[in-house]
Amino acid sequence: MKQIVPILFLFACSLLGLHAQEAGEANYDESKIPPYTLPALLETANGQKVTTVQQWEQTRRPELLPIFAGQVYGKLPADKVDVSYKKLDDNHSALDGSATRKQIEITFTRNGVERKALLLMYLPNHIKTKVPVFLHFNFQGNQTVSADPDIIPSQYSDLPRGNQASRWPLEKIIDAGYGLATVHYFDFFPDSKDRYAESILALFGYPSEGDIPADGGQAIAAWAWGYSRVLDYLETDRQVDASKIILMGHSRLGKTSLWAGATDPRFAIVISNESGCGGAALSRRQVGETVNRINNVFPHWFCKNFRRYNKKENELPVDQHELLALIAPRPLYVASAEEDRWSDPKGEFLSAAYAGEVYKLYGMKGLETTTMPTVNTPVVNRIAYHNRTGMHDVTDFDWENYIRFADKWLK
Ligand code: GTR
Repeated sequence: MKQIVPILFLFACSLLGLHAQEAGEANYDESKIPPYTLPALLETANGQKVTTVQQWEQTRRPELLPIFAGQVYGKLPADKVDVSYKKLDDNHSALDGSATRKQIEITFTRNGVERKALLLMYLPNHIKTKVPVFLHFNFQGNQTVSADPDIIPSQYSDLPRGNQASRWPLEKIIDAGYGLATVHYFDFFPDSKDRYAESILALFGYPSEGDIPADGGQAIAAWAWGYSRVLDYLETDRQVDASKIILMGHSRLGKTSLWAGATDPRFAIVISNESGCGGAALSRRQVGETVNRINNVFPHWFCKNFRRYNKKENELPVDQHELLALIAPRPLYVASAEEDRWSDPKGEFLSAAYAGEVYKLYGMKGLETTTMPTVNTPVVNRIAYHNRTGMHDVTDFDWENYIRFADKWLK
């Protein structure tokens, strides 16, 4: 019986989608949040108030971006990487004739090292002009986004076709007049602390963790690099309107989409779906997943410098509302799920609300409230937010709202 109780407990936790550690250590009680003061978004390092777009763009933004690069996500060498594209598929009768399916092998080469990424795209046939495209990496391999038998399986996955199809409402996206572009995120960094050598970091001479400097980028930086490299390809595709790419990421890839959106101004819209700690959620609240926990469980995600703030969130020179502000004035959508407490929905909401200060400088509306909206009721301005019912996932409700948001700002 003694052994059975903990086993039953762990089983119950796994049913509820809880990590054992999460159940034991994490705080979800608002009254137990340690006191904190957020770094002032609109104040320069030497204490000057930022009141104009010019001061934001010329002084404050250039102060913040390198702090996130050096202390949180890490930098990648700017060295030139050779890139080539090979079209493996271009089929105009995909999805019952409603879409064109393209599959492009992207090869990166530098110093004799070669890495490949396989891009899968669906483009709507009913639109005769260049189309806006949702760019959203997948977790399980290209073949898992649809049961379409002609999808070429991704190199690092043998999971079955259509395994994650519920997260990819292709018809909805195509009918709404959008394309979809996706790559298995493992193509840029197989998500494990033991797989640096297979990642694109090897192109830069970083085949192991030990080679990487304290401010060097690791997996999130590699995935963000991947998002920008796919955008480079999209700029060459005559069927795509590359000025209308909607960058979307879920969870760890939501952290990534925010970082890629902050560093690459070519992305027209940025969407963070339940990105949590190190994504949209304010680190200082320490609700659900914390900096200490994330750096210990996923030492290969952020730069090594980020570990300095384990259990010392108040010493962070930035907080995540400032990351969101780096996306201004572009449209930004932050979304949470009610039962995804690990990602701290309120912390995600508040940082989106506070980022609004910068949008205001541009004469645009952020969320315009610091009161959490009721569930399933999106607040939609230049910044949008929703907290839907349900668990950590990507659902039709999420997609329907992202499509509506894209319609609002791109059409
Ligand atoms: C969890 C992790 C989160 C989030 C999530 C995911 O294990 O603690 O930060 O990234 O994974 O990516 O699904």
